[in-house]
Amino acid sequence: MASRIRSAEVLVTSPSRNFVTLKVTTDDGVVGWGDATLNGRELAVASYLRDHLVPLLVGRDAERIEDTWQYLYRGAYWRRGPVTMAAIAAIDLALWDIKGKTAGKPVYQLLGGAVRDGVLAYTHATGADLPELLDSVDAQVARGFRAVRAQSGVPGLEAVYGVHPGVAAYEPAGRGAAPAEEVWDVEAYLRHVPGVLAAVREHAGPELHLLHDAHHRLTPIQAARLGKDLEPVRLFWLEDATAAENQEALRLVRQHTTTPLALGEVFNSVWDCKDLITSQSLDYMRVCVSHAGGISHTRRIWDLAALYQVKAGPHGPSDVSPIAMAASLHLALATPNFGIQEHMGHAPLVETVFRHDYTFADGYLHPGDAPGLGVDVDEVAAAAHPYDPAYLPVARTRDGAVTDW
Ligand code: CS2
Ligand code: MG
Repeated sequence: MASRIRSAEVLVTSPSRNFVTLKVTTDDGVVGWGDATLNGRELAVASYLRDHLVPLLVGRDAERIEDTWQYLYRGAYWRRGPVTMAAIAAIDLALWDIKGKTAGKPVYQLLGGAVRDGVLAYTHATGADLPELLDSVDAQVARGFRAVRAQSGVPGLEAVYGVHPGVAAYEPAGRGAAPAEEVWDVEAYLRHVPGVLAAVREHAGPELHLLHDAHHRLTPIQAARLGKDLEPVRLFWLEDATAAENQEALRLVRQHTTTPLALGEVFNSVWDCKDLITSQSLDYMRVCVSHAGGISHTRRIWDLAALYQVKAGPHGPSDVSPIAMAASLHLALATPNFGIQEHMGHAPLVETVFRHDYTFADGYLHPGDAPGLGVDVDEVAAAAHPYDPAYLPVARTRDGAVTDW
C-alpha cells in the first residue's frame, strides 16, 4: 500500500549558524528529514520549498523517490542552479530517510550495502602563523584524523580564508546585514604558502594525508604554478585551485602538474561536473548531497566519475548540516569510487538541535545502523534559535576591486 505524504514543513534554525531543514511526514506518521542549507542565501531556498515545492508534495506517494525527483527537476522547466538543487535535495533526503525508516534499514543498505567498513575523513587545521598551524595539525592528528587540511595566515593580510582561532568548527559566514570585506593579495599568498606546506609535511611526516584549499582564488596559470611548487609536498589534493565555471581552465592546470586536484563544492548538477570528469582534469569531485539534488542525483555523478577513475571527495563544512552529512556517509559507504569525506564538524549547539547516529573513530566516519539516515531534529531546540542573517565575506584586491573570496 502506497504511503502518501501528509505534510511538509520548512524550519529555518540558527543554533550558532543558519540551517534550512525540511520535515516530511507521511499519512502513517513516518517522519523524514532533509537539509536545504545554502550559506548566505538560506531564505531563498526556504521560499522555493515553502511556496513552490511543498504544495506539490502533499498527497504524493512517498515511496516514489525518483519519480518525485524527475517531476520537480523537469517539471520546473528551469533547471539546475544552487537554489533549485538545494530545495530538491532536501526533499530527496527526506524521502530516503522515510524509505529507510519504513524498511527498518539504514539507507546505505538500500543503496546496495556497504562496500567498505568506514569512510575516510579529513578535517581542518588552521594557524595565523606556522607554529600555530603545526599545533593545530598535531591537535587534529591527536583526535585520530589521518587526513588534515592545512590553511595558514599570510604576512601582510589581515584575514585569509580558512584561518580562524582555535581548532573547533568555525563558521566563515559572519552575522550581520551585509558581508564583511577582506583584502586579498594573490602574489603574497603564492610566495608564502609553498614554504608553509613544506614545513607542515616535514613536521607531520610522510604518512599524514595533507590537503590544501586555494578557494577558487587563482588564475589557471597561477594554479599551475602552485601545483608545481607543491609537488615535493606530496599533497593528497589541492582544492579549488582555480574557479571552474569555465571547466576548460582545469586542463591547463592539469597539463602542468602532478599534484592531485579536487574541485566542485559549488557545483550542483552532473552537467557542471561532466567535462571535468570526462576530460580527467581532476582526481576528486567535491559536490555534496545537499547542494546537488540529494542522494538520487549525487550517486549518478559518482557513477560517471567511476568510469574515469575520478573519486568522490564530498564537501562537508559547517554549512552541510548533520542531516546532509549523514546522507553523504550512507552514500559513501555504498560507493566503490569513494575517496574521502570532509568533516569540519559542528559547534556543540548545532548538535543539540540535530542528534546524529554517525560516529568518528580512528580516522573514519560511520553512518550508524539506525533505520533511515539516523538523524533526529529537536524541534523545540530548533525553534529557540530563529534565523539570524549571516553572509560569507567579500574579497577585494589591494586596488579595491571585487575578487573571488
Ligand atoms: C570550504 C567551505 O570546506 C570547504 O572546503 O571551501 O568552507 C566554504 O567556504 C563554505 O562551504 C562556504 O559556505
Ligand atoms: Mg573548499
